[in-house]
Amino acid sequence: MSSLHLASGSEKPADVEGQARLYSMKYCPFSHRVRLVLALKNIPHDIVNINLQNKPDWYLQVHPEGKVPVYIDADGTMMTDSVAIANYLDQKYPEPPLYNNEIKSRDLELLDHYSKVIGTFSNCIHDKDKRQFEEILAEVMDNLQEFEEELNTRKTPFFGGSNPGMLDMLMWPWFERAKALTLLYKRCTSLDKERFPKLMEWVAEMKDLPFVVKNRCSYEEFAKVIEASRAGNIDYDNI
Ligand SMILES: N[C@@H](CCC(=O)N[C@@H](CS)C(=O)NCC(=O)O)C(=O)O
Repeated sequence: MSSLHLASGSEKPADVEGQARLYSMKYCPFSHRVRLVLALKNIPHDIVNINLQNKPDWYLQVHPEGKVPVYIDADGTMMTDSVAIANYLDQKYPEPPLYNNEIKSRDLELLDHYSKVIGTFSNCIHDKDKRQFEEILAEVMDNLQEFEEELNTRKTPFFGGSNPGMLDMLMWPWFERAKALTLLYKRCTSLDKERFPKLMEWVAEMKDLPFVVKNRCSYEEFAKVIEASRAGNIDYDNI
């Protein structure tokens, strides 16, 4: 799928004429969102992976904040931020469409609410949330309740309908990583099947979609990355 993670001292890979480029990191959930959209829509691109713990100097000229993802289109248009990139790609490559106009505003509201789940996950990864894990998990489950109810109301397998839409894409990376927390905290993080039957069906549908499989990492790998990140020494290419 992608190249080795380039670090300080590396040369910037030459641009390929007429080719879009994604600057990424294999385990970054925000880059993962963009890779899902690129794969679903079959958009030609190359990937340059960045070692985020030891960034190449040249990368700060690409993006002064040094974050990934960054998408540079073939015409030089540069986009940062996973949601902005995904929306840009959906407009430029409308097939398959990722929004349904009738429910788009609700999708955007749900996406905004999902940022609470992302924030909690990020705090856990970086060991910044000092509460008991049970309390953290209970909060995440409460935040997911509205997503269960939404699927129940929509009566479709995906938030996007009979096929995955933008909200499905933008939520998925954290579901793929969730079980890594089971390993790290040695506590079960699974959804309760009585409380979240629709979300569990959604996970079962999502995980086997070809564009999801193409971009999949195991939760064991994610757990190793999180541990290495906490220790400040991720060997990105040998997890
Ligand atoms: N809001 C941004 C967040 C991107 C982000 O935080 N990326 C992390 C990697 S997962 C990053 O680049 N971290 C490196 C840094 O902050 O120096 C998005 O949606 O793209």
